[in-house]
Amino acid sequence: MQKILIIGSAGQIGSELVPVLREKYGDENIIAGWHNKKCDGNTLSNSIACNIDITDANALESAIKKHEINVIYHLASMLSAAAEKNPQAAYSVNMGGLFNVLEAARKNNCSVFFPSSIGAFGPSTPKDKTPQVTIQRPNTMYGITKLAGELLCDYYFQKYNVDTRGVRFPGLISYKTAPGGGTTDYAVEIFYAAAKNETYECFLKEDTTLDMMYMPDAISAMVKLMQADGSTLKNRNAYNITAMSFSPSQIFNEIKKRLPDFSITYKPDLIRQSIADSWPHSLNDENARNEWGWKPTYDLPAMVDDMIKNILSYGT
Ligand code: AKB
Repeated sequence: MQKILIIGSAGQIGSELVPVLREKYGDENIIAGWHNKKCDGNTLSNSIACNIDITDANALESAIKKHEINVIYHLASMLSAAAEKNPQAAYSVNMGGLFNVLEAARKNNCSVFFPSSIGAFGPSTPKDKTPQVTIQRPNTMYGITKLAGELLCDYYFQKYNVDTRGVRFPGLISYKTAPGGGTTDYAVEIFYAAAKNETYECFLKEDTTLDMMYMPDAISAMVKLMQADGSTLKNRNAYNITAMSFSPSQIFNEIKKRLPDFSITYKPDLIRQSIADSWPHSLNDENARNEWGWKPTYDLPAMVDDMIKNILSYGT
């Protein structure tokens, strides 16, 4: 039986992953780890919760022992723009936290899911249909910690046989829990402005094209990869996955088709625009498709339909 610890349960991904895993494996087998952001959302109510600071290796290991954990989804991380504002803290949380997780996994025989990102690529990476294996020279602290994280997970698999797996997430769009400190956050904020009938001031240029994914597809990717037969996985720790690729003006036009009074202005922010300019426009995800059957469900119009329906009914 799997006993699963989700580190970062109250975050944008964790808050949607926890209910799915509880449904799948039973409430008693899911431990919702949280820190800083309090674990009190509706989606996490009734979960077995555990306050874990991932920079505290001893606390992490005792939680793993106490709850007899054998699978860890390690979702706690500082996102790209926040990391660029405080690179020292980002190194400690993103790199130190992952190292503690991998060490605890090695000692306690756990498998690990680690989310990398399109941020693991850099300005010299081919921009379009970026291959699975290609030049990776990220120039942000976030990207450096994600790339080093991919390699560290490979190392723990090769040297210690820790079953590490991961994907490179594009920007994730969801309505249940807001992201924070990311470069792709505009693609979530824009819906809240549209629903309130406010003009949205976008912090990226109108033609900045990036890969994106709707949260239900991101959750299904994690679960599917963790369930896959390990012997079929060749790129275990950093599968390119994508669902759609668009610019601010393209998502704006799609929203405007449904909410015709919506308007937008563009005021590019120095840090986030330069991060976005260093990332690919679109990924080639054929390895994930071939090795473990990855296939997204939502394209841009389907995602926009669902976001608007839910944000309008959830309230703004
Ligand atoms: C960010 O914008 O930092 C994240 C990411 C693409 O990894 N959403």
